[in-house]
Amino acid sequence: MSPAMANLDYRTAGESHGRALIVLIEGMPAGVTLDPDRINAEMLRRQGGYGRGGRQKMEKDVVTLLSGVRRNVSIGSPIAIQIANKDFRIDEAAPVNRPRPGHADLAGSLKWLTTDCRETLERASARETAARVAAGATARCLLDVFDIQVVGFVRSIGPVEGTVDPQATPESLRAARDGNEVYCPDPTAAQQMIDAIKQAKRDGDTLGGVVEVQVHGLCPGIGSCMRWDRKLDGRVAQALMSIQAIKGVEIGVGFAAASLPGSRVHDEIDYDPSRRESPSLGFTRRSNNAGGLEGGMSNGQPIIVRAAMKPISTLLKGMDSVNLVTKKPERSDYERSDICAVPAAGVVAENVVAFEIARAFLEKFAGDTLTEVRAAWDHYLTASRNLGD
Ligand code: EPS
Repeated sequence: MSPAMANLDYRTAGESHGRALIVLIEGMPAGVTLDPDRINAEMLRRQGGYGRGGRQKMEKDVVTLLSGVRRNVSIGSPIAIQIANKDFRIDEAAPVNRPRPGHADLAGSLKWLTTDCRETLERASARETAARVAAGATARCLLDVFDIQVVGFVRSIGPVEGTVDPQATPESLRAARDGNEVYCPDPTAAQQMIDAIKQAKRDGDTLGGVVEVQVHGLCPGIGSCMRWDRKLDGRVAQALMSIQAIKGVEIGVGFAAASLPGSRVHDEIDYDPSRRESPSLGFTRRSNNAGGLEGGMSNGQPIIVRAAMKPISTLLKGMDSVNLVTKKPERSDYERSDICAVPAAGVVAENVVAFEIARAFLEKFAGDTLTEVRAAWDHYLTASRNLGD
């Protein structure tokens, strides 16, 4: 990588009740249309989902592109995005001295030498995921050009698991997912999930679940087996694990592969010349247990990843804890929170995965402009399609 050309990368800043959330994206080639409506549609979805708390009624998460664009087209300079907070009361907000088990409260207070957990929770809060969705949705404006589709949805909430047709297209998944308030493509399970969230609310409790992200249309060879930190599976897993409250990630059949013999796990290979123009370049598979990733590289099959979210750690009924000032036992503090944020986590997961795909895509097809990226992509597809001819 030449030092003159930045990798696609992003950072976020901002506290939950600070003035604003900020994203700084670098490395976007010039010439990509960055449609604020496209980005705001993802922001709106993240704010939704059955089980959310009062904050989402207060905020309207809308992005302002402060730099990096001219007439909604990228010009190669750093892209700064702002999402203003309506509820910015960080200076007035009451201290939190009774750490919530499961939250960053205790570890952060010990780390930053404070008895006020607010110093940590303001940044640890999942409100930061609004900034990450803005970054991912921006990166998707590039993926759209190459018809790479990323779709995220809810697989399970608490004990309720939805069934998803393994042959479903991204369009049909999206349509079914958007048909209910828990973003689950299975409408029967969706209603049961809503009932489970209602019950958790009555109990003063919270619920977790599993979200899935699929990437369709990606060509083989994105990511690399040559360096451990370039492996796409590792990078996608890190992006997902870093989402607040995520405790597990699996790719393809994931943990289930450990108990099966190799002959029932690996996806046998065929060649179908009529599929040469598809993302698989004609190398079809009889199954997709690998979830589209082999050797840390995309293999032309859809990428399938799942992430497990623990229940939100702010419980109305509290949990046993210790007051950091008195060191005496007390119930944990309650802050306004969500009962279940799994639907929102599906949106966050979709967008963080999209960013990693775009980052790896631009490593292979690097260019200062979209014109050069497209030329590199065209050249590679022609060469790999013609392999052995
Ligand atoms: C969130 C905003 C937060 C929480 C939630 C996510 O707002 P507030 O704390 O003002 O109600 O609703 O954050 C957490 C679950 C957490 O543990 O911090 C958001 O915008 O997503």
